[in-house]
Amino acid sequence: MVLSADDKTNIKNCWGKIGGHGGEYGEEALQRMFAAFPTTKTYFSHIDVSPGSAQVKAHGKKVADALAKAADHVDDLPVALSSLSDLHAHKLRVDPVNFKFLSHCLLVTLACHHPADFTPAMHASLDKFFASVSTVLTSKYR
Ligand code: HNI
Repeated sequence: MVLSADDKTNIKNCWGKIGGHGGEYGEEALQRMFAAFPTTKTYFSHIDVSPGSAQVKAHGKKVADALAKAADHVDDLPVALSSLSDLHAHKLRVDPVNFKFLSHCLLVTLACHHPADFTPAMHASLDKFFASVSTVLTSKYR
């Protein structure tokens, strides 16, 4: 996946708009994932994933912080996400298909909160960005 200069500008602009709402959006994306793709809940059997759960809220903040870091390091994702890649591949062994589900839910969440900014070009850039992050997080499976 090659991110163009325009993609990188769009990603930077998007994270500028997200501002301090990252945790809230991360939580919403996770809750959407659990509701729309219930099999994803199997990876979180050790936490409470019911709507409004404080544990999902806390996890949403972690995911959002990781994505903010990735948005800051679009040219160097494998290095920036190296330890997270180890975690998801070696320890958690999340089936790669689930990354498409979460990416979709992240896109929907951003579209809902920033409809005016969510142009077709922004949609495409964000989709490419989440696909790039997912590629890195699933790159150490074998
Ligand atoms: Ni993911 C832990 C980021 C996709 C299941 N995940 C994390 C952590 C971050 C993170 C950050 C916390 C690490 C730590 O505490 O050191 N995960 C991301 C990102 C994506 C992603 C940026 C993709 C955009 N994770 C997924 C997917 C699943 C998933 C698709 C499964 C459906 N992640 C987990 C699980 C944990 C986890 C399970 C451990 C949770 C815990 O606290 O025990």
